[in-house]
Amino acid sequence: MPPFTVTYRHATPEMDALDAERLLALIQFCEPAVTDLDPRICRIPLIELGATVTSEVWLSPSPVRAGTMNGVGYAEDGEAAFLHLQLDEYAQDALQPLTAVAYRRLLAAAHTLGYPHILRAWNYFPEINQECVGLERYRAFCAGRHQALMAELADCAPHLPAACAIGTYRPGLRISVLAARQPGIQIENPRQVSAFHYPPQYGRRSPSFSRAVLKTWGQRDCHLYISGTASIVGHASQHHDLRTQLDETLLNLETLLAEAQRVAPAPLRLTLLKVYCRHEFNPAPLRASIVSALGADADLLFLHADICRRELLIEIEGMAVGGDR
Ligand code: 3EB
Repeated sequence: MPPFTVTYRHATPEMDALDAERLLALIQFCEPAVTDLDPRICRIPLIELGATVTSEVWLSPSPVRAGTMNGVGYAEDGEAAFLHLQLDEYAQDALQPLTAVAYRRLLAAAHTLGYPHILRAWNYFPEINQECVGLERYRAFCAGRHQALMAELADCAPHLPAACAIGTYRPGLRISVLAARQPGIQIENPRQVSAFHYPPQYGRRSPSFSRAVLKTWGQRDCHLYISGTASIVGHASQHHDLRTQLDETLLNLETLLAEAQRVAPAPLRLTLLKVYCRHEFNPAPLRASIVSALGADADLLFLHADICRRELLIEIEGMAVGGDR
């Protein structure tokens, strides 16, 4: 069985125009609805740059089962599961315990459903660079995530998911994960210190994520889930302007892809890239640079968002695919 596919649709699809039986996740970047009736719909409060309205559609080759468990929305197809959770911040300084609770609930639901391996996580919450009681909120988030993941995974580092942590414009901690029955393979970037080994100047608890995770599905097919990648060399942020940060980021992406290619069972091609921009840039020139560095295969989505280090202006995450699909 081939794995699920992820594509961008640059138009708002009606639920009934989608193959609802096989829909694993529908991710939209817009004002969240008060209630989402379908647990597979995930709305992230970020503004898309450019004139398009894009939806991210995860489609399974087989019928999915969807539901909610202890506040966690999920869908699974026998091979992979998408799970997501939104928690209200009951106090501005409670992000750390709230994050730990969120991860514990996601891990517990994934376990119960039979998908104990978290391959990829998306973390969204507001005011990511704001200080709260002397601690930047991103660092509070990192401490909570570390607490939950380290408790769960004894020799945690090799099994950390690929991830991104992004600032939104609306209250609420939103975390989604991709989970599987079998683990993926950790891929690190030789140009960068692994985030889980960052020195303490970036926070008392290092960020618990892998640069990328390679997952084989069946005999030949594989996915590479690429974490948010930015203008960081070693552990230090580089450059002060957008263009040079973009070039450094693209070099990091190419390096990561080459590193993954050494262990991938088939040639990898980038299929999707999500570009988070701190300021409202015109995406057209950025798109041209990205296409000329990485090729025109990948579909691009540009979002106006805060990035977890104040000095970073751009961050790119995405997915590459190997095999027939
Ligand atoms: C970095 O490389 C930039 O904390 O989950 C990128 C991807 C970043 C994921 C996370 C943070 C995270 O450190 C920031």
